[in-house]
Amino acid sequence: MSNGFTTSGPGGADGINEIKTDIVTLTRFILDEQSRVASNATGDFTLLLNSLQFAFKFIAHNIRRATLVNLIGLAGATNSTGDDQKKLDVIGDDIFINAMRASGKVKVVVSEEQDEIIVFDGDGKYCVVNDPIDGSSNLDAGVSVGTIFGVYKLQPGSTGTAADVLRPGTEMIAAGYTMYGASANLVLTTGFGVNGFTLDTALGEFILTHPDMKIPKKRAIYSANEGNTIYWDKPTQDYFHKLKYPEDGSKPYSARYIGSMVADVHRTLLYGGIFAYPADSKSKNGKLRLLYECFPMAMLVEQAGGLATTGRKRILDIVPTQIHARSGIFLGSELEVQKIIDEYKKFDEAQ
Ligand code: AHM
Ligand code: MG
Repeated sequence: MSNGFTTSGPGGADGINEIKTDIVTLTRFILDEQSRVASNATGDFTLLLNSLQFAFKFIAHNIRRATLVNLIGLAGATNSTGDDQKKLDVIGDDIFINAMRASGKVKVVVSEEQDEIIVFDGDGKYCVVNDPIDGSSNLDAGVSVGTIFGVYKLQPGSTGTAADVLRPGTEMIAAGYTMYGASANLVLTTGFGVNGFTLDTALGEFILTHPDMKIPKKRAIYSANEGNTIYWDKPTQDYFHKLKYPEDGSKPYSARYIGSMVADVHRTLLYGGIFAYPADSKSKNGKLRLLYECFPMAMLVEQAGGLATTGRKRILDIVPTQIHARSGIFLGSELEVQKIIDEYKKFDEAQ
């Protein structure tokens, strides 16, 4: 599978003339960005993002060499939500937590792999929520996985509690993911659009390769685990039925589902379409976690011009009631996501 990102290099016999000598590294980019995110810029946010990129490089390095050093296999523990933890989940989690602690800028960390919030000593001003290796069930098959993260500012006067992160996604000041595939692709928003970076392993730097990413307004692609159809409610079932049996006789949608949220969202950002993990109609709960899966992806997609909804509510407006809370989600191209919103509206008005 192509990841959609490639690094540019010399081409042709005369390649030397085509080498870019003035490239925008992530470090250079975030130094510029710092002043936009915090008007009283102290450099703290830049240092935080530097620690994040170190964690991504370190995790990418471990994933690359995983097969070589026989890391693939169960670590013998279960995580907070009862799934088997793979060795790489454990390593990814350790790398991430250590990098956040070492930054000196973080007060609170929430990880998918930890039951409780982690509060660091010191006067860090930021809270970082993350899923260190999302889609890890795919690791053995060599499918792309990724780290998803979101950043909140610590509440004024707080010493670091769950209340600092039990806030709507609209209050996140930054979010993104790094997808580990053929290369490592970091997609980042600090609330001023979305930018994509590719790790140049020789330079050891993330290079800005996809400035100001915009999601196409529409595309006839859907991405969902259709094996769950019987668990979906009627508006969701009706919606997917119409994509496959268009009422106007047009060509049906294409299905593309990797089963690794980062890879599915990455494709959706680049090509357009809709990604969905709908809620279970009985429990009314989804699989994906609000804080470190739904919110960061919703922020990215909105910043790229798309939409993210439960069908009835904007994802970023939800207030999580606990750190591992879950939600159903539909996200992607504006005109595709609007169709599921309309389906729910029609259904609710008929009740
Ligand atoms: P994980 O956090 O345990 O890796 O689970 C999240 C993953 C997502 O990456 C993906 O979208 C989803 O689970 C796939 O679930 P399913 O196998 O039910 O289709
Ligand atoms: Mg996950």
